[in-house]
Amino acid sequence: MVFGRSKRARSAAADPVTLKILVAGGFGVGKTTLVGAVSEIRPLRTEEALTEAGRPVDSTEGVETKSTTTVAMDFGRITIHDRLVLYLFGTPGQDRFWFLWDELAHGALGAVVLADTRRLADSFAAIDYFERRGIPFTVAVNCFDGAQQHPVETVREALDLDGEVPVMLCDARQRESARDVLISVVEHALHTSAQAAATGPAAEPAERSPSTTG
Ligand SMILES: Nc1nc2c(ncn2[C@@H]2O[C@H](COP(=O)(O)OP(=O)(O)OP(=O)(O)O)[C@@H](O)[C@H]2O)c(=O)[nH]1
Ligand SMILES: [Mg+2]
Repeated sequence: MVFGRSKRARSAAADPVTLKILVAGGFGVGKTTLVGAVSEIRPLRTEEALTEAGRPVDSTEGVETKSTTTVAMDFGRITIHDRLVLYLFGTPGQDRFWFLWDELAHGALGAVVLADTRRLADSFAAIDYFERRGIPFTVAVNCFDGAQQHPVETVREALDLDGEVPVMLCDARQRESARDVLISVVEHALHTSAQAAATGPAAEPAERSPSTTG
């Protein structure tokens, strides 16, 4: 007798694992840039012009040359290897779009919190959001030209991060650099869930409206 997998079983075995990763952080920190740099498909973007009318509500401090902003989400895809594909969802950076975050975060394995050391406090809301929901994240400092470089340990201290949260430097414009950040998120998230499985069920993280965290 010949044993073999049915066509259906074979195709299921060949399907790669797909994971959802969020790319988050403050305004103008490079989220859309990072998704665009790594995506192997033409990224979906929802950019709109920053207007005079939005000036009172849209903080452009430190990124005065920026002319557009994400108003819904970025979407991209990257194949890490033939068994692992990541779907990337970039969040909007303006506070007025906080209401979209719960939808975007639904089902996410983990997140990148992009940070700009010139405006580090802008990262707090995203960090707080993921900590409260127990979503593992990596902090990636986007090294903008001309910005002073700080050691990752200084950034960790300034952001008051737990020891296990990965902190790394990156250039959101460079595919390899952005890919390394995403791999760090996947590794960290898998490690965190393995630890949680080993230690038993943890207390449910408190669900709070993101607007009350930022
Ligand atoms: N020099 C430099 N410029 C960058 C880098 N990343 C992004 N930029 C530029 O910074 C600007 C902001 O980038 P975006 O990717 O739109 O930032 P964002 O975080 O998506 O912005 P919002 O969606 O509006 O919050 C763009 O003009 C980019 O070209 C970087 O690593 N270095
Ligand atoms: Mg954007």
